[in-house]
Amino acid sequence: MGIETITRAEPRELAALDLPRVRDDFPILFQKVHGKPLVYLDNAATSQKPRAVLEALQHFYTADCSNIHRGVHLLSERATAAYEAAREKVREFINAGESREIVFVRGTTEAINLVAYTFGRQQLQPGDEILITAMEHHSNIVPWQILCETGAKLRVAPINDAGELLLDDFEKLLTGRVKLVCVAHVSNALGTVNPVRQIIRMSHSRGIPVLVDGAQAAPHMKVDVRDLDCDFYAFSGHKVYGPTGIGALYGKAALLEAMPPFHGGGDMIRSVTFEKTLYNSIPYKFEGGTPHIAGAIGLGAAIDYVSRIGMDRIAAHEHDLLTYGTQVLARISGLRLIGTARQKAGVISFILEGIHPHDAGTILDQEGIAVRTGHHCAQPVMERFSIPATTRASFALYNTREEIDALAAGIEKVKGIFA
Ligand code: 7TS
Repeated sequence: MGIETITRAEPRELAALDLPRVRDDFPILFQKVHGKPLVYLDNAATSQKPRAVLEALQHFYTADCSNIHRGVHLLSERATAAYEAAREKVREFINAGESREIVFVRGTTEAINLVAYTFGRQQLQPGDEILITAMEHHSNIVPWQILCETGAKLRVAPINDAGELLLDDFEKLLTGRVKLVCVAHVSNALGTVNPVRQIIRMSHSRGIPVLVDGAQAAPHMKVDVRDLDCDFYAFSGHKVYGPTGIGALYGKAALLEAMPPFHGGGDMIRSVTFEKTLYNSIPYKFEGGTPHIAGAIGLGAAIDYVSRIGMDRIAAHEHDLLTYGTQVLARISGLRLIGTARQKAGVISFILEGIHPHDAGTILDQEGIAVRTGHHCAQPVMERFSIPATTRASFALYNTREEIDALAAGIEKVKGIFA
C-alpha cells in the first residue's frame, strides 16, 4: 500500500480561477444596461476583450502602425515582426508543427471558404461527396453548397435527440465517393462536443481528409491539431477574446502547398509579368493584400492572455458553470433544454413553453442579461428539433454562478409576464 501511494501520483487539483481578478481585466463588464449590471452570456457570438488585447491594438496604432513585408524602414520592420510573432503564437496555441501552416484569415467563415474555393475546386469532381453533420453552423454548410454547384454532392450525418452525432450512420456515409469530411468540433447551437479524433481516424482509414470547424472549441479547450491529426482547422479570433476580423486557418503544409491561391493581389506573389505570375510560398500565397495587421497582433495578445491563465483551468471553470447552469435551469418548469449531449461545452440552449425566444430575449435584456435568441445560424438544427428558435446562454472564463442565478431569476420574470 505504501508503494502504491508513492508510485501512483494523484492528478494535481487545478487551482480555481481568481474570478474577481479575471473580471477586472475586462473593463466592458463594469457597466449597467437598462439600469441593471450587465450579465454577458452571449459569448458564443463573440467574447469580450481583456485590457491586454485593447492595449496591444492601441500600441500598434500609436507606435508601430505600418504595412508589413515591404518597407525597409523601422516601423515596417517592427510591424512585420509583431505580425509574424502573432502567427507563431497561433501555431503554439493549437500545437501546429510549423508557423507556415497558419494562414491569417478574417475568421472561421473565411477559413472554410478558402478551403472550399481552393482545395475543394481543385479536388472535387462531379459525383464526389462532401460529408458534414446535421449540427453545422451555416458557414460549414453554405460554402460546400456553393462548391456543389459544380456537380459534387453534400451528405449530412444525422444526430440523435440529445444532439449527438450518430457515429454508426456517419461511418455508413463514409463511402468511396466522399472526398472531404467537414465537422464542427463544438456545436454553437447545442454545445455538443463532437468526437473529432474518432471522426478523423475513421475518415483517414479511408484516405479522406478532414476539416474541423473549431470556432466554438478554440476558446474553451486545449486544441492540439497534431494530436487530432486533422488536415484543416479553422477558428475566429473574436471568440477567443481577440479582435473581430481576424482568425486562423491551419492546414497541413503538404496540402497548403498543393492548393491554388485564394485571393490574387499584392504580397501573395513571388514575381509578376503579364505572361506569368509565380506565387509566394505558404502561408503568404493565401494572404493577398494588406491583412488585418492590428487584428493579428491583438489575437496574439489574446492567446498570451488565455495561455497565462491556462486553457485547462478555463475549461474546468466553464464546465462548472455548465453543470451549475444546467441544474438551475432544469428546475424551471416549462423550460426545455435543447442539446443534452453527454459531452458538452459551455452552451445552454432552451425554449420556454408558450413563449417565443425573441420575447424572452427582449425581457432578459431589460434585466441587463445579454443572451442570443434565434436560429444561431444553424437553421437545420432548429428543423431537427422542430422548433423555430432557442434562447441561448453561452459562457466565458469571466462568467460567475451569480450570473446564472440572475439568468434564472430573469427567466422567472419572463414567465411571470406571460403567465
Ligand atoms: N462555426 C461555428 C461553429 C460558429 O459558432 C460560428 C459563429 C462560425 C463558424 C462563424 O464564425 P465567424 O467568426 O466567421 O462568424 N457563431 C456564432 C454564433 O453562434 N453566434 O454568432 C456567431
